[in-house]
Amino acid sequence: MSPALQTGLILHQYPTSPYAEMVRLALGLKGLAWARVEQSVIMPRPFLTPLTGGYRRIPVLQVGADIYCDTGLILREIERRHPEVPLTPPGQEGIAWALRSWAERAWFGVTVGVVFGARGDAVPAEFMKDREALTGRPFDVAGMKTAAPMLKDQWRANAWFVEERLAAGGPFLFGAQAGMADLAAYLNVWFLRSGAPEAHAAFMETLPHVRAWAARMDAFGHGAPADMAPQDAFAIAAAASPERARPSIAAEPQGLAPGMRVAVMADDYGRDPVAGEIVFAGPQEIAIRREAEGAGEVVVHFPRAGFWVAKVG
Ligand SMILES: N[C@@H](CCC(=O)N[C@@H](CS)C(=O)NCC(=O)O)C(=O)O
Repeated sequence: MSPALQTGLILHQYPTSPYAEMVRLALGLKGLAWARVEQSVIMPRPFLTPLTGGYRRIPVLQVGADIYCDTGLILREIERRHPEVPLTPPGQEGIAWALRSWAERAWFGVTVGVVFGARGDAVPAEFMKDREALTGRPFDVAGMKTAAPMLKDQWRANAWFVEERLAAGGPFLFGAQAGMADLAAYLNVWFLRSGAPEAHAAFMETLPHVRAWAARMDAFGHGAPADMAPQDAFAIAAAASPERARPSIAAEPQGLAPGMRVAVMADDYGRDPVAGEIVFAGPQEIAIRREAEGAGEVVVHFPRAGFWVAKVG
């Protein structure tokens, strides 16, 4: 059996996805083998959407018939299965995840504006249409171009937090060992470099510690990926059974409990609800069971931070 099949980690992604890059680098940091499924940059994704039940963002992690949505949970699950080389070494627990939230929401929103402000005119019409469906808002290239100078100020301010920290003591944000906070902050540098190389080069002139740290982050690489076709990943889900349920943690604020029917959706964009029956629920994860057309029973897992869970019928 190939090393990728031994770990069972199947990552649905595409090369230009910065969120996927965060996971690829985490796999590199941990030195793991994994199956790399290339998905389309825009919808449809006929062999993935039936597995997620409608969640449309990238990346998605699959292990057999268990489907993990959002990097906030994907990274946690990789950590749970492969704790060696931890993503939250001692001193980073908890707080590194909070920093991830800043880096992938507040700072990343700025990065997106700078990137599309720089290259908006070159963006294909079908990509814009797809992302309008994702966000529910117009893909406003003119607006992003107008805002770009102000957004660049914002980008520098956010990067400066990292610069100050690294100047005071590196080589990583929490000292000797890289972790979750580094991966999430780096997502912004990586996306700027690939999407707006001129702006990136200008910023790096004034951010020497960020520049050196970015080179250290790149050096982690992607572990050992092996390509897998979307159809083959789908067939693996169809042949597998979901993992045994973990215990739920009591004192759910909404009184959620195994067996209840719920719909789960992101609270920001790509808010397509996924319906199913709760398998287990806790402070950082909810898992719901559903029937995937053509693949039988699957369990779809979501993080709790950044996701709404509504009781249905
Ligand atoms: N909070 C999500 C954000 C993921 C996200 O926005 N991914 C982008 C690609 S980098 C996306 O899904 N874009 C729309 C698409 O690919 O369909 C996460 O952490 O996974």
